[in-house]
Amino acid sequence: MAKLKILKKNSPGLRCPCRPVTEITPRILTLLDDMAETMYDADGCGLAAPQVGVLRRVVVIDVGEGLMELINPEIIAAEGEQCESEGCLSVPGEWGITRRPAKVTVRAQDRNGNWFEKTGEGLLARCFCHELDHLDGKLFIDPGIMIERLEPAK
Ligand code: GNR
Ligand code: NI
Repeated sequence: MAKLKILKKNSPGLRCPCRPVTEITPRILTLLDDMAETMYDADGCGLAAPQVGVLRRVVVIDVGEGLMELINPEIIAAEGEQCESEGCLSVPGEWGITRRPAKVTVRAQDRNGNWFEKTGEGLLARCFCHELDHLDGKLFIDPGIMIERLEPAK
């Protein structure tokens, strides 16, 4: 396992669309392990591969119910609306209120290549949207996502 460097806001890699994983190689499995270690070390609840400089559709999430590994994730259903606070490890010190669906269902592959579905509400729904946005080069501070900037706590 290795802790990876998290790219910050101005890095061009964070603005690139990521390519699907076509074959789950040992490199992808090592990436998943290293991303989990990096996420836990940084106290984040999710991490997307482009944040560590890898332009592939790979995400890890843990909102307190255990580690979730998502390869080639897609949102297949979304309903309702929530406007809650959000931050990003690549945008340190900035927080804002985003408009996101209240309930989101994702379809993804696990590390064995098997497809599964997972539905989340609240923070998990926000994390699904936030991490999948990273795979398309989007950040929560972008217009249309963040609806209100929160001042940093002093
Ligand atoms: O650590 C994180 N917290 C968070 C809070 C609300 C909504 C989304 C997130 S994800 C973020 C970690 C991160 O930057 N993932 O890409
Ligand atoms: Ni982020």
